[in-house]
Amino acid sequence: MKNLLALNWKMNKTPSEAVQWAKELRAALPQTSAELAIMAPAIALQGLSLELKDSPVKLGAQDISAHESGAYTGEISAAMLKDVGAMYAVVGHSERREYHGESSQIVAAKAAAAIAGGLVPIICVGEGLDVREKGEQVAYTLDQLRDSLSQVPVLGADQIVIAYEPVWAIGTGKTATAADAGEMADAIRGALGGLYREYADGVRILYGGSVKPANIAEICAQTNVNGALVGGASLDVASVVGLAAAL
Ligand code: G2H
Repeated sequence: MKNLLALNWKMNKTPSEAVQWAKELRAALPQTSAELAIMAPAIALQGLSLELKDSPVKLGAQDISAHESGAYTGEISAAMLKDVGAMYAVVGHSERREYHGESSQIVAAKAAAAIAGGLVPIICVGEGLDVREKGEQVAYTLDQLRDSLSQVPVLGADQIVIAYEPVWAIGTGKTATAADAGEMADAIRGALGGLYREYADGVRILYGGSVKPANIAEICAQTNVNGALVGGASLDVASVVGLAAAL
């Protein structure tokens, strides 16, 4: 299965900075076996889509509304994101869960809305430091996974992507070891098997949390890790070139 290198820009880059960045990336992009996708601020997607229209680089949003349309001020629907060229939508990132009060039930509704609208949700799960210190990370993360998938009717392996992001490793410079990432990815694969038997082996499982050019190859070499969701190291073209070249 092809690795997915998903760049999560978070709340960085104006639309014009994003287009300039994409121009620079096009000029520098190395051969890579991975699929590359930019999770950009929604307002930058249209410009990126025009700039990248003949390139293999895909686009995604960092969040999505659980609703189809209507009186939901400030929300952005799957249809709107698809119309500006998005293929993916991150849902349930720990920053959304923590700062915007998103429960796994909300995440499940958002993932279902993404699929209904023809997008692929990248569903994020992962434990905090307190849970890891108690050694309860596998049970916690799998509970979160099952709850976040509770409204998601998967009809094919390529309809969802799972991202394991231990909260203690996000933006902190602390990376889970490749073995930690691999162990959790194995557990997630097992849980997917219980939910979607015939598709589980084909679902891509990403690792996220302080991934950089120097550690991505070892992390993605783990049996059930099929790519990375990268934040800080996704902002700079040279760093993205290094990430892509390492896969
Ligand atoms: C985790 C990750 C991207 P960073 O949030 O989703 O960010 O690579 O900066 O830890």
